[in-house]
Amino acid sequence: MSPAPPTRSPLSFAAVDLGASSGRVMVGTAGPGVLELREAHRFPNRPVRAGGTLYWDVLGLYRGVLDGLREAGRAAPRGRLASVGVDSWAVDHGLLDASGALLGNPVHYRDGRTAGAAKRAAAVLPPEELYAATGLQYQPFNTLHQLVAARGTPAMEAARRLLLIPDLIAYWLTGEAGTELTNASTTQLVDPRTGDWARPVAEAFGVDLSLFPPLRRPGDPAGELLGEVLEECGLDGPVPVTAVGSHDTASAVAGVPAQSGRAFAYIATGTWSLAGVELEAPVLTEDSRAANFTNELGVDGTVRYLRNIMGLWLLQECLRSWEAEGLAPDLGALLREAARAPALRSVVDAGDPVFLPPGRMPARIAEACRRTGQPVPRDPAGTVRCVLDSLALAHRRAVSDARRLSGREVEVVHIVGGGARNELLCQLTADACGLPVVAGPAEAAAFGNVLVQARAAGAVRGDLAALRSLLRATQPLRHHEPMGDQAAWRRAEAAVCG
Ligand code: LFR
Repeated sequence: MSPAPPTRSPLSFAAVDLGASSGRVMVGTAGPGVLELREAHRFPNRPVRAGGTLYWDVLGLYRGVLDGLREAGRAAPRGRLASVGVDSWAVDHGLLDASGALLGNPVHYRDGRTAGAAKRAAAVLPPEELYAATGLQYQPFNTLHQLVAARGTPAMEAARRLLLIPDLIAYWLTGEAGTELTNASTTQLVDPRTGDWARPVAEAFGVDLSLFPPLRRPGDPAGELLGEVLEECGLDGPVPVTAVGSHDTASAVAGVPAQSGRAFAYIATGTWSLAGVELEAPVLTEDSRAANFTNELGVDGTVRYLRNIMGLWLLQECLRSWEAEGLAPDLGALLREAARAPALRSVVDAGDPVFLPPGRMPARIAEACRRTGQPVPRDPAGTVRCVLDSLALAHRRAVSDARRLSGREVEVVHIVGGGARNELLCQLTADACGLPVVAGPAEAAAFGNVLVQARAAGAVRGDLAALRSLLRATQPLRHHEPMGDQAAWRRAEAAVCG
């Protein structure tokens, strides 16, 4: 799509950004030299286990989106939203019947239904061939594995359409269906070299690609808010919806405030840490597969070459367990205590799928320490320190593997997303990587979402580098220089990797 002609004054955009633990609607105002972001509405995202299955409460989320759009309209200058963009976590989806009605709640990627699906998938296509064709990391929850697990279920039999979560929200907002490419690239059904469906893979697995509506790319028009939505949200139409990097990680990487000419790695931190580099072409080698690096598609034809690390999920789940035990932990106090606790006393493998499901996290961390012959953390602060040291160590491994496998230099590491607020995590990451860290913005996904909309509407211009320099010029960032002993991190790495 060619961008709209440039506008004279800044415009306001609503960015819907749904994360695994909360959703938000942000209002971004953008124009030449101007970029501001305000939170209009934040709401919890609480998955529900029912009948043995873990579901997303997708109508609850949509309720939050509608409330948020109403607030966004109130917060925008003159009440005008120039457009709306939607991003969320990846891989999950809703199935629609022939009338367009939702066939049940979308299943959470942490649900156990995919146990054994990878094995069944490997019997259809050897993992080496699947990686060579799709460049996607192994994760039990990849959409392909979910489809293998769901084969033959009544819902699958009745399904006439499959919409990834942000596409489902956009469909309810506009009545128009599309499949946004950055998120489609997490299904394991897209060829990252062509940015089109990997048809031979779909054929091998018997996946009917006509379930997916046509592909669209970040910046493409995605319809207009329906009359019922305008009325519900108290907005004046028309309000267009614009496709953005609808995978939250694609928007977060677009929202990395990288400096032109300075080679960078990024870590998008939140429930997950997604750590890697941005490339022009995928890396589909056997070494890359063995290192479980993924080639997801980014904004403007880029490749997000990265590894999934368990991320702040480890900490969130510890807090939930302690709360359930009636401990009422204060995160600020715990982090201060953790900063004083001895460094690298025990570390766990923050990439280990044993940490994927919810529940009993402090106990699972203790078990992992015991199994590897390390001291078991004695108290919550010790556990928090173990989690943060382990995350920093996993960040170090991912950045150095990304360098080695892609042949890219890395001079600086950008930490964006919620974890950018965690000073201890950012400093430990600088120490572990032996590289300077630039921390912020925490709302990188919403910024990436807004910038793509703003460019499509003609409010800002230029390539990704230009969008990033606008971010750099307008947003506060924190700098962390590496300190301490690299040898200690090397020893810890050897202890975790064996
Ligand atoms: C982060 C994220 C990751 C994806 C995981 C599951 O929010 O989108 O990129 O691997 O969630 O969808």
